[in-house]
Amino acid sequence: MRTGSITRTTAETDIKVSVNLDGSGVYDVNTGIGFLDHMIEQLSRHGLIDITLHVKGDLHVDEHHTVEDSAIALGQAIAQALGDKKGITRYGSTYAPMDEALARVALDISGRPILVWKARFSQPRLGTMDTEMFEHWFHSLAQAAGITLHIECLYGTNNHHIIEGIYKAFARALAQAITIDPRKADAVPSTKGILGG
Ligand SMILES: [Mn+2]
Repeated sequence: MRTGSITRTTAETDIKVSVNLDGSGVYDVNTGIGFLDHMIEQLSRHGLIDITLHVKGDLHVDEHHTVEDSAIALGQAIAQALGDKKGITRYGSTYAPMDEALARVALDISGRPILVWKARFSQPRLGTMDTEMFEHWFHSLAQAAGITLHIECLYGTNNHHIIEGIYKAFARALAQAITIDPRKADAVPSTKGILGG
């Protein structure tokens, strides 16, 4: 089992996270932001990654630190679980429809983090969460996990559907990319022999 566990404490947040990349989609998520919990639960369920994530953040300030730091810690746990990345498929891409919205995610667990984000929202918030923070969440996760991450909402009108489609597409693309390919189980999937920059 490929597992990772991170404890991260700053003046702004106190986080405990553990992941099992070879899980079955079991989750226990409490960030203090209900909508973000709902999205991270999608990542677990549809990515078949077990995620335990507990965050005590400075929500009396606003949700920024909690959103950002939860993504950093989760990304670090994923990177730790991937280890030297031996045998992984490395690439993943998925289209996910969510009713009238269609999301596309393509990613490469490259060690060269970048986020390309092409999604817009017509509402400033979903639940209590500022919709502008979703881009920042994925940016922070990509940085921490070392993922080249391209996210696009091709069309859609309902803001809940747009972001939920994006999380589901990300979950499925990540599930593909972390899958061990038995034909190269002992090899790092790069002609450089290393995935890290
Ligand atoms: Mn939903």
